Amino acid sequence: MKKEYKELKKLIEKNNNILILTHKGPDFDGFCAGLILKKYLNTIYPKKTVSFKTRHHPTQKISFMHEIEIAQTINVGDEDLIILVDAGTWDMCTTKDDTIQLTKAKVAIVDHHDTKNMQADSVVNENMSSATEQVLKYCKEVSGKKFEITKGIAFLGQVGIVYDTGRFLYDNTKPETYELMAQLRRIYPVDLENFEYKSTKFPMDTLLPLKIYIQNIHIQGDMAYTYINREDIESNGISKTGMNNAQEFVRDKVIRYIQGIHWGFVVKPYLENSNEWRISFRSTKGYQEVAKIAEALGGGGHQYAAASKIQATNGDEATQKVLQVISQIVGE
Ligand SMILES: [Mn+2]
Repeated sequence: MKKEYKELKKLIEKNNNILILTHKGPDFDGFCAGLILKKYLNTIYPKKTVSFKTRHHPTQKISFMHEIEIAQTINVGDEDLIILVDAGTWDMCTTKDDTIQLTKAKVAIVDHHDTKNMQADSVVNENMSSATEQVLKYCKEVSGKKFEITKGIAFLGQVGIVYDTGRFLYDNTKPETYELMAQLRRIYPVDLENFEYKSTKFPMDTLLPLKIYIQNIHIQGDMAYTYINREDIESNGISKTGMNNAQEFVRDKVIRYIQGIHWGFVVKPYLENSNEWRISFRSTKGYQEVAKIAEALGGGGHQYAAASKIQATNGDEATQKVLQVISQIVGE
């Protein structure tokens, strides 16, 4: 067994009150990895207390979702071990109201991001397709047949992997990923087309912020960027979900799809903090390693998909700050 696996196993065995957390705005990989880990711990260590806290419900039904504990703020409790899944830093998981990052409990990380994970008592990150694949690999290797992949777990496994590999399109898809997928589908084949269709639908109030984002697209060489200003949000009464969905849409389906454009970024305001902006970078493979830019701004992520926070008084200033860092790094 790998050294990292042994370390995590020891930590789990030694502690009795385990809290699982994932990144803010959890995606299906975060939800599925967290739920599989919770089911695994409940099965193998039935005497331990295990909870999985997030701030949101999944946007679609997934197995065991009723076991997620919804918490607006995540504070220090009586847990003695915290396991972060699909995240490698406190910053990815906490807001300014949380206190959990001050914990005296042991902290373990099960992640798959390229960006360096923070110092922790145990880190399991083999750069897999998804945190879901990493969690499943750990469970299978450590517990073998004692850990039964039920229909429910097979469902979560497929959803997490499909979501984070972009339906097996990304480079992070390895032969092992397909092998695991084959195994999961023999147990229970999820209707993936239907799941994907439902999870791609967006609420109607996405349309107005999407229109603003598209109007604000600027093109610089082979890069495109866009932003939305606080005034636009306030004067149009744009909802948080509408804005988030529009940002995701323009980030994932517009920016890199304009002919001649291969990469870019999208600026979004944090509604809770008037001087904070989130910058999301995306690039077509082989064009621009956006993780470097995000890291220079204090963020991180994957080689071609990364994000960071920035302090600025308005969207324009935030954009200018990003452009400055880009010109230093890319030299344009
Ligand atoms: Mn992930």
